[in-house]
Amino acid sequence: MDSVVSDVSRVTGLVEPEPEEELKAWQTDRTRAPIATKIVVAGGFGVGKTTLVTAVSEIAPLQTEALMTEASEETDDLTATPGKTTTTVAMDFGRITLDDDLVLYLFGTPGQQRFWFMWDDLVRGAIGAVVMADTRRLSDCFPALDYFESCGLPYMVAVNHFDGSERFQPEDVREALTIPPHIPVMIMDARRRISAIETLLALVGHALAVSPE
Ligand SMILES: Nc1nc2c(ncn2[C@@H]2O[C@H](COP(=O)(O)OP(=O)(O)OP(=O)(O)O)[C@@H](O)[C@H]2O)c(=O)[nH]1
Ligand SMILES: [Mg+2]
Repeated sequence: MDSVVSDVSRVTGLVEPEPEEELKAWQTDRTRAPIATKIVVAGGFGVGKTTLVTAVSEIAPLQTEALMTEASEETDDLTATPGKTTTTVAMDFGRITLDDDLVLYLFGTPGQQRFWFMWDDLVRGAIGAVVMADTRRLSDCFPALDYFESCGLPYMVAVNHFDGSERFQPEDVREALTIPPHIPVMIMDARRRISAIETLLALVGHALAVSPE
């Protein structure tokens, strides 16, 4: 109730509003309104989608993690990520501002097959997708690759390198997954902000290059 009263007095001008945070130059420059774009982060179960969105987001990321129980032991293979205790059941959401006037809204998909029906909604309006891959279980990213190939959304492959797994060159992964030459393939670390930002920049560049004017 208190908050309603204070909101009303703010609208009617009875109480001085709190001093606002000082605006940055790019926020007041009306000739350079930020461009907002949507990017999807997809890939197989436990490949590091939530980790990537969390590493780069400048706002507290929205997460829909649910604890995994013994009931999913048969379907969710945790051999590659034994420390994983939760899984995304709807989506991850984060935001990052690049170069002052490009705002990326990141939508992480759920990895488990039983939640794939949500992908059609998640990709609507996106300019492109990052398909994350783990070289220890490359085939897990095939459904995501097929999905973006068939819907025509520009995508790239981000190989999330896990500690202790064998290192591969991007060209090796490209060959293994039969990725066409014009599609970027990068080796990255989803836990490192800089590495994740480089990946997103590569996707934006690729999406701009392949999308009609
Ligand atoms: N060593 C290492 N661990 C990672 C890396 N990325 C993610 N992890 C760990 O791997 C596990 C899986 O990460 P998540 O980000 O939850 O994976 P996800 O793709 O969102 O999983 P789902 O939503 O369940 O499909 C977590 O325990 C992370 O801490 C990485 O680059 N290196
Ligand atoms: Mg997740």
